[in-house]
Amino acid sequence: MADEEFLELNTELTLLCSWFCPFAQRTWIALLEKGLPFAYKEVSLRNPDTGLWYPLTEKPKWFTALNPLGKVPVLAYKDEKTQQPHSVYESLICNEFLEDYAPAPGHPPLLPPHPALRAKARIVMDHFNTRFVPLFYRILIRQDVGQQAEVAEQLQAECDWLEDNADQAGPFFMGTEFSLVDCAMIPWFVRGYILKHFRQLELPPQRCTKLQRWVKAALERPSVKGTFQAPEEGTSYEDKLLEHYVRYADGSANSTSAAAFK
Ligand SMILES: N[C@@H](CCC(=O)N[C@@H](CS)C(=O)NCC(=O)O)C(=O)O
Repeated sequence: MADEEFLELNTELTLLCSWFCPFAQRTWIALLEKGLPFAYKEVSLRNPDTGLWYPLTEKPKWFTALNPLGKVPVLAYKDEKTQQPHSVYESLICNEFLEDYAPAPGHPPLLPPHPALRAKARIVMDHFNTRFVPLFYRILIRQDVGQQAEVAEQLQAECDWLEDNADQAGPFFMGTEFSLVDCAMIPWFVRGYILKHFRQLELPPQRCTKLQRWVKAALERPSVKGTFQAPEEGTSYEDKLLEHYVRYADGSANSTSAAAFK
């Protein structure tokens, strides 16, 4: 992994990220929405020579000290008053942390004010995380065509669930305001063309008209577009992402997601 011995923390937030990671993208989008100053630090999770993911034991100590799971995203900073270092990990928790960290005027709230709607937002995020996300990886990882067709149906059923739960008027999932729900889900729809390329699956299906409108609006959001950054100048973000998913699609990825969602 990266060979630095130590990461100097600032009172400003540092986002530890990998450019291709949809989980980290959730937090990157939330940071851009909040308009908070932050430092971006790319963490290399894969051995450039073999293409294999580093096992936890080979990740640098400074990184596993900040996140014992050895995953991105991580938000890290030093408290201004106490100089105490803090790190926050797990993308949905990072995003809730940002909501608590920057509730001040000038930073748009990313959850609705009504407690029941805040609860609904959390129900949708949890549902998406535990049901849709594993299926997204599974349809790539499974090599048997019959099994892929089964997972395709399950993914479409998940889209129907989302369609039923999306705001009637939109354009965002919870209504007129962009929210943590949009941050949590849009990275997987940014990657929709990847499922189309490898598995000929169109998501969301045409019948999900609210979701179609939502994807279109969310992909136009400057915070979302701001995260479309290719790893090297002069390369295309879409092409590089597609390349990244080849290892999922041919069943050779050894990431924790590949192991967890197969
Ligand atoms: N549940 C975690 C998942 C994060 C995750 O899996 N990140 C991947 C990159 S996309 C990672 O860091 N993987 C490290 C590994 O597999 O060793 C979250 O929501 O933050």
